[in-house]
This record gives sequence, structure tokens and C-alpha cells, in this order.
Amino acid sequence: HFTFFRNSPKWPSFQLTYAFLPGTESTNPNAISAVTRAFDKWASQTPFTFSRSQDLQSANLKIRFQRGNHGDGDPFDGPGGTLAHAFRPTIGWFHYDVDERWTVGRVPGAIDLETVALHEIGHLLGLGHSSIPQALMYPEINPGTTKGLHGDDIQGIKVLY
Ligand code: TQI
Ligand code: CA
Ligand code: ZN
Ligand code: ZN
Repeated sequence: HFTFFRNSPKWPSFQLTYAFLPGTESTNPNAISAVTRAFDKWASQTPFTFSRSQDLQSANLKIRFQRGNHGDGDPFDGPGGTLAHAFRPTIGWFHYDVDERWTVGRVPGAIDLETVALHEIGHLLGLGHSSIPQALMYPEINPGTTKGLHGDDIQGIKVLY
């Protein structure tokens, strides 16, 4: 079953903008399309619209690759362990750990960029973790597998908003 962050923070608008920080494309050429597909999937099943912005200052959601201690109080840990993190509404930061083995799709031992983006966007929108193993917001994933939106994730957004 879905959960929310403490005090159930949420966005005051269904129209959100996102931006990739400089260097994303050169760090991982597949990341921008994978994250864009993930936003499109969330938009197709919720009231949200997501549009890409080139204006880093004003974008609601900001995506970048980071390594180790990168100044937001939640350091990454090199290969393994934490893969990525995202903050509660309305902070809007979504960081990938650059030290993971990122891939697109199902590759043994590697992590699918889109699956992690789907999960982190759930956090950006205000979802916590789910107790249902098939849900996107379940806090575990097996490397080499992919996941999509589940009824429990959609229901969580409906209840929050
Ligand atoms: N990163 C954790 C996560 O996104 C960070 C985290 C822990 C967190 N508790 C949180 C973020 C509470 C927001 C709110 O869950 S992770 C998965 C999954 C991670 C894990 O690297 O462990 C995915 C990132 F679900 F597969 F295990 C993405 Cl998809
Ligand atoms: Ca890591
Ligand atoms: Zn971070
Ligand atoms: Zn999570």
C-alpha cells in the first residue's frame, strides 16, 4: 500500500517543468530520453503535465548525475548501495549516482535508468514507499529487471491530490 512523506507535502500545480543540469548528456547519453519517457508515463496516468525547460533557475524539477558527497546532505556511496534519490515536494531535486552501472532495459547486473526515474518521480510528486512488491514505489528492485507504474502508485497520487 502507498504512503506519503510526513505532512503529505504536494505541488500546488499540475503543470510542472523539468530541466537537466549541464553535463547530463555527456555523463550518460541515454539518461535524457529515459527520464523523458518516465515523465510521459506518469503524465499519461495522472493529472500532471511535465514539460522540459532550458531554464534551470525556474524549473520545478532538476535532474543531474552526482558523485559521493555532493552537498545536499545525502551523500552517494560509490558503486552499489544507493542508486539515486529524490526529495519531497516542493524541493524538486532528482539525482542519479554516477558510479552505478546504468543501462536501458534489462541487462544482467545493470540498473535501468527509466525504472529508477519512474520511482524517483514518484518521490518528487509526493509518494513515499509502498508495501506492495509489484508497485513502482516498493523500496527494492532486482538488478537486471524493469518495472512500470502499478495501480497502487496511481491510486496513491489520486488520494494525495
Ligand atoms: N534510493 C532511495 C529511494 O529512492 C533513497 C531513499 C530512501 C528515499 N528512503 C527514501 C527517497 C524516502 C525518498 C524518500 O528509495 S535507492 C529503488 C528501488 C533506490 C531504490 O537508491 O535505494 C529505486 C532508488 F525501489 F528499486 F529499490 C531507486 Cl527504483
Ligand atoms: Ca551507489
Ligand atoms: Zn543528491
Ligand atoms: Zn524510494
